[in-house]
Amino acid sequence: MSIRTISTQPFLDQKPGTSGLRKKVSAFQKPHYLENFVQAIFNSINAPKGAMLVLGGDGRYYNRPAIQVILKMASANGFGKILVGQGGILSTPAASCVIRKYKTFGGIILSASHNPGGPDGDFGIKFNSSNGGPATETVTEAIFSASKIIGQYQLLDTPDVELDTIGTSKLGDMIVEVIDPVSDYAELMESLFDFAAIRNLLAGDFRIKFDAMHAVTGPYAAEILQYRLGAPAESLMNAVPLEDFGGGHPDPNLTYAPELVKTMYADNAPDFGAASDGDGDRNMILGKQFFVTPSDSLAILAANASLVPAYKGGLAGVARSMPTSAAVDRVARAMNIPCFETPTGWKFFGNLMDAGKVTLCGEESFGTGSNHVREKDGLWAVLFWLNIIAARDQSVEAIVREHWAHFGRNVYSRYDYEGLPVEDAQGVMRHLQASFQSLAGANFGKYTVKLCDDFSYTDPVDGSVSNGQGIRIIFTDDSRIIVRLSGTGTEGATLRIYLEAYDPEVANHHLDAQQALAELIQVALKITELKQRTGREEPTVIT
Ligand code: VG1
Ligand code: CO
Repeated sequence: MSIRTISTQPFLDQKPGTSGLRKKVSAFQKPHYLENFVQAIFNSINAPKGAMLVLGGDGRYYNRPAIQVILKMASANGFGKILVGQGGILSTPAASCVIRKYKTFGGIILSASHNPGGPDGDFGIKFNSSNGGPATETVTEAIFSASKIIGQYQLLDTPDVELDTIGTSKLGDMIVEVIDPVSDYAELMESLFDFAAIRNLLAGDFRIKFDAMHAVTGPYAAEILQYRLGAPAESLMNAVPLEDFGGGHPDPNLTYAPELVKTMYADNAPDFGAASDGDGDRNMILGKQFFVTPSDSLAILAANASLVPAYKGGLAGVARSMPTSAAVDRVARAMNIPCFETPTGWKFFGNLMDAGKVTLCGEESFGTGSNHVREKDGLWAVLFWLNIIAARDQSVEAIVREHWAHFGRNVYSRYDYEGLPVEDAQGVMRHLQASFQSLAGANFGKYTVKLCDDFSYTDPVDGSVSNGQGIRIIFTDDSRIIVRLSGTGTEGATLRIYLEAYDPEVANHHLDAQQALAELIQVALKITELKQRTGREEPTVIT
């Protein structure tokens, strides 16, 4: 077995986005493409010789060959040990859990999350640090810089490693330990929630449906919901992970999880429905004929945290990404705890959690989590909801409506315009930036602009500054229109418009969000000049 040094030339498009480097599978299959990025990671993270890493992915197409390449490169680069999930599988929150539990130097997670998989789909890779969280912007910038000057990489010349059997083997001087991808995570969940109460709930006539969308959470849901909590087998759907997610789009929302949505809106619907995404960090929560907006979900988890064993001592604080609704801010105010507003992407929550400033955090994009790991966590949110329901003995809908009656409702919706020509999408952003002055104080029907800016964040822990994080148009009644470009897409540009209006009136709380936001939506289309500039009459996805 010898270490080979292979000459290469930089690719100039390896800039990590909101959550790592995501490209078409065909891009990663270009000779040296994956290797360059992996070497760029190793060149930037200053790992001591003999360091330990965690490695795994969501099981999508190209996961296995990529893992083999990374193992051989890690050995050649002097790492001492790699913990790899059996079959190359680790959900994103489970990878975070394993990094923390075994105090490794960090980990490499292979996933393009909710993006479609398969030979024509997407692939992705990211580095997580020793706290279990996505590398900070300082680190991802360093990786990008390293990728632009790379001239060679190291790889151990050796046959592939067997990944399907749990156990330990040697790859050069490096130890490869194939671990059960589920057990450490399941144990952590059991330590956080009242499993006895949830088991009791599921033993009665309370019925649940969990849609794993043929993605990574299947085995996790089977172990936790079915075996440890006693949910009947028919509670799980699409629970076998497939390399192409069965041709679906593993994004848990009302558009891409139609099977679950149909079940939950049928006459004899189960009491609780949930879905997770490709890599297991997102969640959608549904009640009987009822959808819980992710921003509300975060607020409700925060307001009910004392019902969960792990959080009954109180929350240090909460955090949400800027486009996420301010529903959780109201809860924080009532609980007299701090609430932080960060840019989009989980990497900004890590410092706050490490510093003990926040316990729960979330995003409008179906992501919620806590300081138990440093990633958002789909099944954790499902268990949190089940724990609350067991403790309160109320339906999902009743819990949400009571919450609104108490705190008021932050009516919320997001419009996504996917696959736009980059020039058109940037045109909208430039037009908005040029309108800041004329918009200030302007009236649109009942809405008057209080403030508009481009969101900038100063990390309260390390002082780093992130500019250009999305355009905010805030009205005098605290309604908001947010516009930003996605940093996870792989085709053209995706423009997201986020709409939020606050309504304290219980008499209005029955309204559908689209109805309640109708006027604000028209204002957004007018201000952005979206139709003129993109030719799009309708968004691709509404959540
Ligand atoms: C999207 C979401 C963001 C989330 C990110 C990663 O990013 O909006 O809230 O953190 O995906 O989630 P963007 O830049 O496309 O808006 V995941 O489940 O893809 O790791
Ligand atoms: Co994800």
